[in-house]
Amino acid sequence: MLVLATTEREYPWGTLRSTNASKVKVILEEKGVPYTMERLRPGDLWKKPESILAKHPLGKVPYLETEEDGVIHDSTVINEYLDDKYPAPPLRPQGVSPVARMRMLENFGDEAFLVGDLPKIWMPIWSKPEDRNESAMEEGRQGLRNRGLPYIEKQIEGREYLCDDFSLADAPFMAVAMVLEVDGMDLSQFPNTAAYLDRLRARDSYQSISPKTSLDDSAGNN
Ligand SMILES: N[C@@H](CCC(=O)N[C@@H](CS)C(=O)NCC(=O)O)C(=O)O
Repeated sequence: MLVLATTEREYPWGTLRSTNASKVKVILEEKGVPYTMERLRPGDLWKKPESILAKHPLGKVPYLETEEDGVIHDSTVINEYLDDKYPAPPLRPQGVSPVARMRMLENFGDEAFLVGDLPKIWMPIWSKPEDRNESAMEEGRQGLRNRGLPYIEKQIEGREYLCDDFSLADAPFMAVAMVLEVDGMDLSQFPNTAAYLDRLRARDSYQSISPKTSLDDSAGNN
């Protein structure tokens, strides 16, 4: 059985999850592969105990423990591994150029959103509302308006998903959909992207990372 190491936490305002691990959780769900979750304490990502460093040399999540191939780390690498190992349904387009486009968009999702501006919104949400730095959160939203959102708005125009069919390129945007659902950021300037994020939220796999899904009801509990 695959084991996905992540941080997921129940808070009065919803279930909060690691964005990078959420990318992997939705792909496990899309593939229908059985897995269980190992929920680490969020504080351990900063303390970096030996037990975690032994699995991931940077002490980050996610990492995936497999029976056949040992530990695989980094969400992008894990998702490509899952698509190689469990080919149905395929989550990469056919052909060298479409795969390059998929990887560019996936990487853009990681760099502009998950590493770039989204943590400025997401990290404060792990604290109580009164302890949040609202101006830092607004800086994150403004960063998204300036860089990530205009590019995705163009890329998604006329398409249902970034590579037409749902693919690995959409995985980081599942996490974006999750964070912006909690934050409630106004996306009226970016109507194509707003509709795209709603389409992602309507997929069955989104239930596994939805802030409305309690930890008790979360996939990967068995
Ligand atoms: N490139 C890595 C990034 C992983 C990452 O930064 N994960 C965050 C949680 S969402 C983390 O572990 N942060 C702690 C740290 O940066 O040391 C991936 O895609 O898996």
